Amino acid sequence: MLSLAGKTVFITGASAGIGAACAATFAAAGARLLLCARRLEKLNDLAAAWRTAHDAEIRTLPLNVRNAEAVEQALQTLPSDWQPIDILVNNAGLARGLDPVYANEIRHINDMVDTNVKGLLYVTRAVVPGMLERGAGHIINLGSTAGHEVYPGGTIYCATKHAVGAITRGLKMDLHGTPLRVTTIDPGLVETDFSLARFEGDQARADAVYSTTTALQPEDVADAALYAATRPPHVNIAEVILMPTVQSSATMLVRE
Ligand code: 8X3
Repeated sequence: MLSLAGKTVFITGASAGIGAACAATFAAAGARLLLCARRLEKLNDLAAAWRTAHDAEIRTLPLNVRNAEAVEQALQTLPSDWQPIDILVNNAGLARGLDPVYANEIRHINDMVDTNVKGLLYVTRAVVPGMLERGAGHIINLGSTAGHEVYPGGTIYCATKHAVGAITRGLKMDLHGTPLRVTTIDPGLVETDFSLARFEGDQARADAVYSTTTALQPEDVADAALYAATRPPHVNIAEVILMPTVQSSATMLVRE
């Protein structure tokens, strides 16, 4: 098992859900964390707790991955001891609405495509060249079972997660022959703010998604990311698909 002690892990969308769980899990494993999110205040509160709990070295930055220039600027202006990133966790992503594909609001289309696809690409192009120069690095993308299936109302979201799958496979090929590793972690239903974001703050509707079933917890997904990150250097975990036991496909979920 590879030690993460002293390794620098950059996690996008780290202020909640899977990103926050990855931060806590990697901090507990001894990593140094570079964390970004749009909500800096929330991220700073969490970072303070993780520093105390895990004696972790953590740097936070406010960043919306949709802003290509801000992504470039944020990474180029890091202090030199934070520039070498060992592991990139491309987590920032969201869903908006459950409308038919022909009726999606333009802002919903843009939110999903700009964050899940373009944002991931902006961060990747800002981080991977440095990894290549140093001859070391691991890119862990957060995909989804929505990258393997399509479900009614989720077409745009599913299309973005199919794109994440394609980007992950293509990136591995582009890095062929280098020591860099590329992984996609593809969860099904996970209890996070995902549904609150999808339904734009409708708490009752979001709660209903999780209250009658046993969804994955964000820590379950972080555990899979940690597994991929701690394999010996000759092992590349290409893809992990995980669903709650009560889920068998995007549309098959046991509800009480
Ligand atoms: C989330 C999976 O099926 O809830 O990425 O959209 S699903």
